[in-house]
Amino acid sequence: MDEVIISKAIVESYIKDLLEAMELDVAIVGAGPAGMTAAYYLAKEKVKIAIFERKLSVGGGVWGGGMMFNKIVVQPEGKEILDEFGITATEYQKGYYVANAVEVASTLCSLAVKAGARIFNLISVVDVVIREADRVSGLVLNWSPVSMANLHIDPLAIRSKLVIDATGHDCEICHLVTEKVGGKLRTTTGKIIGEKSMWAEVGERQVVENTKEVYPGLIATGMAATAVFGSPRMGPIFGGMLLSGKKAAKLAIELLKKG
Ligand code: 48F
Repeated sequence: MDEVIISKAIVESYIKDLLEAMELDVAIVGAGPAGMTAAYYLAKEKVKIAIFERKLSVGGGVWGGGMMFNKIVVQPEGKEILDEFGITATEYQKGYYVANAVEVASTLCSLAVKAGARIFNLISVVDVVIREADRVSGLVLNWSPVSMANLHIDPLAIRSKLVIDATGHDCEICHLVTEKVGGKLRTTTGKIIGEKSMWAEVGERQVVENTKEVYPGLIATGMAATAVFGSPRMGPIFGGMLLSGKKAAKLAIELLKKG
């Protein structure tokens, strides 16, 4: 085996993928449960997508379950998605199903990738590109270690017809739109309202209701949708993340069709 051939294989195939990802139908920021579920449903419909994930590992907040007990709970609607994904969920008591957080994270990732999603880990989205009548039409990327090492290195940009903010509690892309661009979100105040204290029942319902186009070209999903619209957090029940990711994919497909 030749080390240089190995190195060329890695660099050439990575660059090919990255070049392909520079013109997307949908760019997803964050490879947590909501982002990966959206990616799976979009890739399955042959939509050209990529996920950009800041961390080395994908899965976001799934791995640790509740307080590091690596189990998650879903309700019957969430269980339907786990069933579709072939993830084991056992009934704890009527209406409550328990799944292994590690199986959920790894299976979601595997399904999304096998459906055709490209996942770029170790890349942070640091800005948005705004064009044509205040519409998000791209993302600005940099290697995550650049900010960790506080290096002064300029980023690169990609173009995308739609962006999905799946960055979790911090709703980072929506923050960029309000803070850097002065954009008005489709909330009651035009701003990010901020996540409220834990209430599983309401949080799970509202995270799906709040999965919307929050700004032209920008859809919020998962905890980002919760934070933007000011709903309660729900804790380690994850059906809402899956259902929100699925709804984000459906909405993106509808918006792409409208053009
Ligand atoms: O936090 P995360 O898992 O978001 P989610 O899909 O799910 C939330 C649940 O995990 C949990 C919960 C449910 O009960 O409360 O918290 O809504 O995944 C978000 C991912 O986005 C990445 C981050 O590293 C994480 O993996 N991320 C955040 N900001 C950026 C980013 C950014 N600017 N660029 C790239 N990735």
